[in-house]
Amino acid sequence: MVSRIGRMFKRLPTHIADIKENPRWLPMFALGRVMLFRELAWKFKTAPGQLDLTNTLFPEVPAEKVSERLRQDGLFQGFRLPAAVRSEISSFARRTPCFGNFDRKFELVAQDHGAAELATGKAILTGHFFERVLDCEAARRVQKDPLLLQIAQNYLGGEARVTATRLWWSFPSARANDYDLHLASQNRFHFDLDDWRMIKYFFYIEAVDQDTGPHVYVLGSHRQRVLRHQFTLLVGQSSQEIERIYGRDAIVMLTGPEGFGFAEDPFGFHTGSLAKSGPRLVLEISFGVSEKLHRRFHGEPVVRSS
Ligand SMILES: O=C(O)CCC(=O)C(=O)O
Repeated sequence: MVSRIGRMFKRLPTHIADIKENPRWLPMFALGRVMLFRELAWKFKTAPGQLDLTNTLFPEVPAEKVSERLRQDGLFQGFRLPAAVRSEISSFARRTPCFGNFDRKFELVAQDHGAAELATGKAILTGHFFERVLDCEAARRVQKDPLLLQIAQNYLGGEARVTATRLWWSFPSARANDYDLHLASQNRFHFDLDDWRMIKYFFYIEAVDQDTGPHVYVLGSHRQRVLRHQFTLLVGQSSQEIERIYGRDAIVMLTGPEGFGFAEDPFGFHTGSLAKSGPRLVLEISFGVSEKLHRRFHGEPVVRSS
């Protein structure tokens, strides 16, 4: 309990920055975890537009089926990035310096990860590109894909818009402690409280197996919540608690070949996992219905520099 409270305090500067940027974030943060208010927010959903899908990168994906699966399970698997797009993002991420552990004072290129851990004596679990992701034309193309927007509008309503674009490495590390894992959202089930209605697309730029940090999702947990997972200040729950409440069968580990993608409602419990045998490179595009928060657009918490 003490460490949970300690973690909440560490997140406080991030929450204060969010509230300063947009005070309307506060009621969502306070009430958005309660199903009653959340369901109310879904009632404000407006009709989706009909977009021109001619230039989508995913012509084989049936938009209606995706929304149906999202409503039912909170998860749809079955996107695949075209090879040329995937390979351009991969080359970009290999040559461009990223920021270790969300720290802007700590830049590294992925291949130097081992040496950087040795030099600093610290676990480096993630390397985020923040706004640099937008220097990659292929990533921008995915972000602007009309089918992704159409699905988001079908599911969230006509006001759906891109609220975040993130590209990051999850690195294997033998040094990670509890705080590192929380900061990196690895092996820590949680739900996102970034908006009233949300959808996230994840694309694995390199193949991901059970040892390279797969994403894990709890089916149906976006629409069914026990009361103590609503009336709590904590967005995180232990694996044991998740398994006991939602059942082992509801927990899906998402592995897939290079370019594999899936969509999820991140109000459902989910987590990354600690990479063991090699790094994972992920592109994540989030859609929501509220004004985007500037800093959150690239998933940047307020962290103290190490
Ligand atoms: O690294 C992952 O797969 C988890 C990411 C995550 O928790 C999130 O985007 O909210």
